[in-house]
Formats: sequence, structure tokens, C-alpha cells
Amino acid sequence: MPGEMPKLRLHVPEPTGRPGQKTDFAYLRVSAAGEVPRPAVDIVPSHTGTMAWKLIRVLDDTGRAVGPWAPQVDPAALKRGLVAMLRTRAFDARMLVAQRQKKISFYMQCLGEEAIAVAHAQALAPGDMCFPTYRQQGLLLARDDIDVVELMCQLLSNERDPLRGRQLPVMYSYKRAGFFSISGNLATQFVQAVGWAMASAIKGDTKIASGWIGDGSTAEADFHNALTFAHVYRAPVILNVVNNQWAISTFQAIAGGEGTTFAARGVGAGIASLRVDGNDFLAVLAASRWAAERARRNLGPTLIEWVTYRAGAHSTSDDPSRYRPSDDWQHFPLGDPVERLKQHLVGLGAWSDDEHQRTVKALDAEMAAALKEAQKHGSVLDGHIPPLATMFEDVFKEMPPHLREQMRQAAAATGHAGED
Ligand SMILES: Cc1ncc(C[n+]2csc(CCOP(=O)(O)OP(=O)(O)O)c2C)c(N)n1
Ligand SMILES: [Mg+2]
Repeated sequence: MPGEMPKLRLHVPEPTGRPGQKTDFAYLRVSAAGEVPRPAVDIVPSHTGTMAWKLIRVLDDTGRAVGPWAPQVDPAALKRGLVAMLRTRAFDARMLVAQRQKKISFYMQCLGEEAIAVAHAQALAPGDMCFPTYRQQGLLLARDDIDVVELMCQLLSNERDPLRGRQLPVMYSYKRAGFFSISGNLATQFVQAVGWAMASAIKGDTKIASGWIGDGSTAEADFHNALTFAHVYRAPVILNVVNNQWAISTFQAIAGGEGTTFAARGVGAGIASLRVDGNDFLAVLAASRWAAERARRNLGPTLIEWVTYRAGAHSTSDDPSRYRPSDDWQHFPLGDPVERLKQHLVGLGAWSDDEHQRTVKALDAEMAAALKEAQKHGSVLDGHIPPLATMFEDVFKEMPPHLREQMRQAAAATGHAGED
């Protein structure tokens, strides 16, 4: 008998396109716009299998909003969304150049993924708390109470950096904007979001949490731990999985996206789950509202897999031409979220090419001026950084003697003043 059996072997998933080839995106299994049903928010989680396997889409190829997920939304709100996406794109483009000019040490853009954070922000309420990764800057850039000069000072790690140089560039923290400090340790966002949501419920509050993770990071144990707690206690949380097809140079199938979906993980854990076109602003808005309503009504968590494409490099330290076709984004079946919402608004008569071009130009000028202003407060390069003492502060209410001693030694060794 053993002689008749084949030698055992493992399956190692591969992307369908490598440099010099053309990716076959059939693996995405894209549904038609309007095809997927929209269930009542109190659906039994185990009945969301269809929504987790198909792809919820609202905008069709001509830019019309079709089907049961088409949200009730004022064109003015959509215009604000389009401008916020363009603003995010302009910010990213300017900061990428600043990094190449060595003004900042490091940067991460979200090119091609702007609709997810920007539309999601429109579904949240003041006091709700996001636990983002480094690719949800759109949550901040969608708001008019966040000063881009201050964001740039964080990137420059200069004297006006609100985080006083204690975080890597891009790892912002804005409690008042519901933007929890970004942690470099991926997947921690999910357990923290579920814990925060449970605390909100224990206090009898009305605020919900929204946690963020990438396709690659779902392979971390924290992802699964978070799902168990969210399911068991019906935590008021939205669990966002941004499937942008890549985790640095690792294809999403290596994290388990081949033959199943990331949304299906949620159904298996007893959580209502949706798989959504993340480049479709209207679908993102509708799905986010659906999930937020479930959380607010004590119906429990919702996991949403946002299908999108990381159009740029992973970070300024990465070179994607080494591992994927350089024109992949041009062939990505879900297109560019900015172009798709623009087409929709032009079709409604609420936007024009001319207005679009003027807005792009104005935002570029806004970012150039903001960077100029931020640079007035210095950078790591010119040594205008927060005082040395800030490295030791804000951990303990009273600084313990051993830290006071280390601060004194550091001040003596560097010639910089250490404050006591
Ligand atoms: C726990 C942990 N492991 C590894 C890393 C190193 N790392 C930083 S980004 C990244 C890829 C993450 O990919 P994904 O979760 O798909 O998010 P994306 O960058 O595509 O948005 C890795 C492995 C990390 N920051 N934290
Ligand atoms: Mg990814």
C-alpha cells in the first residue's frame, strides 16, 4: 500500500504574475455591481456566507450606483469624499518627494486605497475609536480639524512634532480625532480594538471601535484571538481587513487568500462578514454604515474584507519591480477609486473635469505651502529636534531615580541639556 501512494509534498502559493508577465486577476472572482444581496443588519452571522464569498459593489462600469447596497447619500458628501481622497493623494505624493530629497527619513503611501479610509470615516461618529495601521492616513486627511502642517512636523520629527520624536514617521496619534496611536507591531490593532470596544460596552457607553489589519497580518495569532473575543462577547467593533494583494513582497495567497477569502474567516468565527470592493467609494460607505449600525445596536461585530490594490511600493524602502509586474495597477479590475467616484459625480452633474483639475492643482499648492511651513520648525537633518529630556518623560507620573540618572548621563555625554 505505501508504495502506491505519491510522495507527500506541500503547496506553496504563487502570484499569477511576476515581473515581465501579465497578472491574471481572475483569482479575484469579481461580482457584478448590484449582484450581492443586502441583508437586514440583524442577520444571523452564519448566514453571511454569500456576502463573504462574493464581492459587494455599487458603482458599475459606467459610474452609475446600482443594486441594494447603493447608499442614500447627498452628492455634497460624495464631493467632500472625492476631495479628501485627492487630498490624501496630494499629501502622499508630496511626502514621497520629500523623502527622496532626504527631508524625511521614511514614508508610506496609500495610493489606490484612498476610498477605504475616507469613506469609512464618513460612517463613524465623534467619539468612536479607530485602531489604524500606517495605511489609513485617509482617516485623518478626511477631517478638517487636522492640521497637515502638524502631520508633516511628525514626519520631520522636528520641534513641533506632537509626538516629540518618539514614533517613526507616519505613526500618528490623535485621540481627539478617534485615531489611536499607530503601533508598528502589526495585528495588535485588532486585539486592542476589540478590547476597547468591550470596555465601551462594559461602561454602558455608545461609542464603537474600528480595527484595521492588512491581508498579510491576518496570519498573526492576534487576528484570531481578536475574532474569538469579538464573537463571544458581541463586541461593538468593526474588523477591517484591507486586502491590497501584497504584504511587502509576499502575495496575499501566502497569508491564506487562495481558495478562500479573508471575509470567510469571520463567518467561520461566528462573525457577520462582508467582502467589499474597496475601490468603490459608495460600496465602502454602505458597508461601513451597515457594520456601524450593527455595532451600535448591540448586534455584534462585523468583519469586512476590503479588496483593493497597493498601487505604490510598500514603503520608501521597497522596490516592487523586483517581485510583481510594474503595470499591474493599470490592469487591476477594480480600477482607481478616485477615477470611479469622479465618473459617478460627473454623471450626476455634480462635478466636472475642470473642477477636478483645479482641485488637484489647489491641493498640490496647499501641500507645498504646508511643507514649507513645517520645515520652518526644522528636521532631523538640521538637528531641530525635541529636547533630549523628552525621551525620558511621560512614562511615569514621577520620574524614578534610575531614569533621572540616565537622563543626566545622556545630557553629559551629548552636551544636550537634560531637564530634571
Ligand atoms: C508583528 C509584525 N511582524 C512583521 C512586521 C514587519 N512588517 C511591516 S509591514 C509588513 C507587511 C504587512 O502587510 P499587510 O498586513 O498586508 O499590510 P500592508 O502593508 O499591505 O498594508 C511586515 C511583515 C511588523 N511590523 N509587525
Ligand atoms: Mg497587504
